[in-house]
Amino acid sequence: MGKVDTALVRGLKAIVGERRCLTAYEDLRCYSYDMYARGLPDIVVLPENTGEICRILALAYAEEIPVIPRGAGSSLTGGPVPVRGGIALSLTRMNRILEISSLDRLARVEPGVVTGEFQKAVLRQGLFYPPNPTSAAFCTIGGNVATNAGGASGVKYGVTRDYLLGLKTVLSDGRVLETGGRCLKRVTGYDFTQLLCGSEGLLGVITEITLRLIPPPEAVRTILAHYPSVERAGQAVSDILHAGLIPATLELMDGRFLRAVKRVYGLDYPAGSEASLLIEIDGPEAVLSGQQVQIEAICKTFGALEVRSAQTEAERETLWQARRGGTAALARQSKFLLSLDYAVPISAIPKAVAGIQEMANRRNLDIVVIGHAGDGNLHPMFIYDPDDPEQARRYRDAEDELCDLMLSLHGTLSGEHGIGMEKARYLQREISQVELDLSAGLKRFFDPKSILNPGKCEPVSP
Ligand code: LAC
Ligand code: ZN
Repeated sequence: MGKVDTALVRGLKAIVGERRCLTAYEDLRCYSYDMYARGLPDIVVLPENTGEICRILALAYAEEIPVIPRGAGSSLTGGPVPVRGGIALSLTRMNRILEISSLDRLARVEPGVVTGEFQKAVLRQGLFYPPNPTSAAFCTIGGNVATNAGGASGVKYGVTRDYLLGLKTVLSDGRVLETGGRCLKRVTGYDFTQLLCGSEGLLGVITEITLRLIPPPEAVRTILAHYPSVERAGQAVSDILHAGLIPATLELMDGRFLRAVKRVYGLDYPAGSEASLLIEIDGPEAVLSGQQVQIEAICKTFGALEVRSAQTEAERETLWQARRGGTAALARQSKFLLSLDYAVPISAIPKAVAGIQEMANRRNLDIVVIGHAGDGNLHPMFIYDPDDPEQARRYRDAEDELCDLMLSLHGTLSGEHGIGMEKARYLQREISQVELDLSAGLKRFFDPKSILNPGKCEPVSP
């Protein structure tokens, strides 16, 4: 690997100008972290268009300097953290919505567009972008594509990948790769668009994204059900899904999470509530009432302490605020919060949830469970002090055990957050040697000098 020396800094300044190259320590710190880890870059560069990124990468390629693409830094795995120095390539200034086409039902955006702002912009045009990561208020579409982000609407609407039509990507040597485009169907050639989705900045820098849009649902109903145990809530989830209903949202929150939320958001819930389900159905008004009655009945079958629906938009917003803001509320009260994101087949949800709780009790650990239960994507959240070696070891052992449990249930290590640094050491447990070999070959092919986001998603021997 080369070094970021004065000649390289001069070269980068010649491309983007003095003001969009940052080298002061306090600036570097601002681009050094995500929700999981820290690592200082040597320089931060803020390009404004694809042409600049081509020139930055051509220079980095020639000098063999690491380049770490970065959106809002809301990742939970260390994905955008510069662990080997180099250039932090901040894409936040590339935040234009280039086009929203009602006729073709698609949008073209730059990677730095904030997901929640994009959702609102398309709604104003009478269209709907369903992927809904919990971090929508601050995460970026580029980061969503890099991790194939999911969120609360996955159960009915799928994830980022399902709306991705095309990409413009700058390769490690500065060449531009344009893949996919405006067609809803396309089978010409290999599907590089889908390969790049979820590639976590290891194969190229995404600079333009074409996304499919759909018409918005006519109406939405929101239901909140409280339970005396997580198991019962898990059983209700299974029953709702087995009844053939597909809610737009089916979120699970455990008692610990509810209590944190209550303190911060003043959310009211019945005494003895150890789990709640936040359920939304959407579609034509005419079918929602019947579905709501059916869901409420199922919720009650499993001994719900209370089932209530949001009567007003304000009530709905409160329920969502609690779900969206709860993790941050917990994180503020803790030294460190590790949010995992296993996914299991939906039939295994009750077993997975019970397994997490049993393990937390047996090992006497502080673990909160929330999740997008409708699609089997669970977030056990470990709350501990990572600077205490004894605690760090105990939680690491617990993660080890959970990883094996989820895989034994035919689950996956990551449903939506990605691998980054956090899960690299477990890759070999889920992915076969054949697939790992092909992945290493792909990486060499796209990035022969290994300058793109080095130190991530690299399998580590057990
Ligand atoms: C959530 C994040 C942790 O769903 O994925 O809150
Ligand atoms: Zn999530």
